[in-house]
Amino acid sequence: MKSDQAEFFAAQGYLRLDAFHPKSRMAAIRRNVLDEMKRLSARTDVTKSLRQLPFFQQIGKLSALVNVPGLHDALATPELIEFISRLGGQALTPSQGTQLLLSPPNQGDWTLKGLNWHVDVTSDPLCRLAGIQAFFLIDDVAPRGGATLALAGSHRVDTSGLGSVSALRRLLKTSDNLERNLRGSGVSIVEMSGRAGDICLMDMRLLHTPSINASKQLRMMATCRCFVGA
Ligand SMILES: O=C(O)CCC(=O)C(=O)O
Repeated sequence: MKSDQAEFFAAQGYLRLDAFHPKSRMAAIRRNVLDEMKRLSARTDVTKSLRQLPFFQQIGKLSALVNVPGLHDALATPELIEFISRLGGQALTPSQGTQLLLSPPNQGDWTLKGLNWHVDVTSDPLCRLAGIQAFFLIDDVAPRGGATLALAGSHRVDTSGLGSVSALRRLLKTSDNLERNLRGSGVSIVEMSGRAGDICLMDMRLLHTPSINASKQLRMMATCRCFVGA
């Protein structure tokens, strides 16, 4: 790991690792996902039943229906876990395996309004790192193609121009022009779109959200959470 990668991660709370996994490994997983999708649609009209749910629930429902054996071992490799531990400056251990993040195509118009911004860890009074979450791109994901969004810098929002986490959460809920309102605050939106094999590592204190897949392609990502002292 290069020292500028560690510095960037500490400041921004995320780090992109382009082409970390070979394309051939991702292609095998992609084939498995598509076979599973075929199997599902032979039994029921999955798309129709998903359409009745809010867009972020569609992701949870679809991802739970698809099973890819060996997913965790193929993606959360010892090499990656070692990298994550070096980035976090201590041993981090994967918990709960690796889950698929699948979004159906054509979920609607892409927007930053009404999203489900959240963090998955409770806040630490000493503001220490609790974990690092890896987001894997199994297939290419285009901008506005449903990739996870993260708020870079939101792990140290108290020192930003926004004042407090509650002010930031209010802004995320109410803003009509989020990108403009965040300008100059030290906090910015990162869309984890990219190429098959890329990984985005995220400090779990960062606010993040599912986003709408406005593209014609199934969004194929997966995620694994690694915790300090797990
Ligand atoms: O579906 C997504 O991209 C969001 C995933 C997410 O929020 C999470 O894994 O904590």
